[in-house]
Amino acid sequence: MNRRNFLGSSASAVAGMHALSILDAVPAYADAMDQLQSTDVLMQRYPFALPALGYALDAVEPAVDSRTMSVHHAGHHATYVANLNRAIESDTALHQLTLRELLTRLPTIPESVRTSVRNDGGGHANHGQFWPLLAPNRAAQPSGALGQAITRDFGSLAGCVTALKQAGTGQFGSGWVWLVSDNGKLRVHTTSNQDTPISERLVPIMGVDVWEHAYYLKYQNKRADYLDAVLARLNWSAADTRYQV
Ligand code: MN3
Repeated sequence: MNRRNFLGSSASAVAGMHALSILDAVPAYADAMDQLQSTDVLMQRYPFALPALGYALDAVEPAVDSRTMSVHHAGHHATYVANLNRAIESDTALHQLTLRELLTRLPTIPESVRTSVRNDGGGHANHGQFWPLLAPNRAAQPSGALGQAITRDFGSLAGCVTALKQAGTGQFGSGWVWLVSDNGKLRVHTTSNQDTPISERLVPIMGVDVWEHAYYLKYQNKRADYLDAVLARLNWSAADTRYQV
C-alpha cells in the first residue's frame, strides 16, 4: 500500500468511527422519540399496515384535491408498505424491530434489504406522519411547548412557515421538507427521496411531501403554490404531540 492509499483508507476509517460516536452521543433523541404513541406508524412491526387516512378524500380540498389524495394514500403509500413487507418477509429477525428501530439502525440492516428498508420503510414512516398533519378540524396554530419553541427559534409562526416554504421550494428533485428538533432546538431540514430525519438522529416534528406525486395533478410544476396551500392548513396539533422538551 502506498502512502496515498494508506492515508485515504485510514481517513475513511476515522470518519466511520467519528460518525458512530456522534450517533451514540445523543441521549436526548431517544428520550424524545420514546414518547411516541403506540398508534404511530413508527411503532409498527412486520407485517406493516397502511394507516387509515382518518378523513374523507375530499376533506382537504381545495389545498389537496381528492384524486391526488386517493392516488397518494391508496397508491403510493400502500405500495411502500407492500414493498417493505415483501422485502423483509423471509428475514424473521427483522420482524422483531419496530419501523423506528429499522430506520435508526440502517447501517446494521442486511445489505440485501437495506435499500428497501431505507426507501419503502422511510416512505411508510414519512407518509404516516403526513396524513394527520392534513386532518380537517385542525388546530391552525401550534400550542404549548411547540408554539413557544417556534417563537424562540423563528421569531414567529409566520417566520417558520416562510422558512419551510423556502426550503421546500429549493429541495432539488423528490424529497421532504421538515421541521425537526435537534436536541430541543427547532430548525428546518430537507431530505431527499424517502430518507427520514430519524435516520439522522433528528426528531421530526412535521414534514411536508414535496415529491411531484403530492401535487402534480393539481399544481403541475408550481410547487410553491402547493406549499402555500398546504402550509396554511396544517393541523398543528399533530405536530404538538411530537415536540417533547
Ligand atoms: Mn408522497
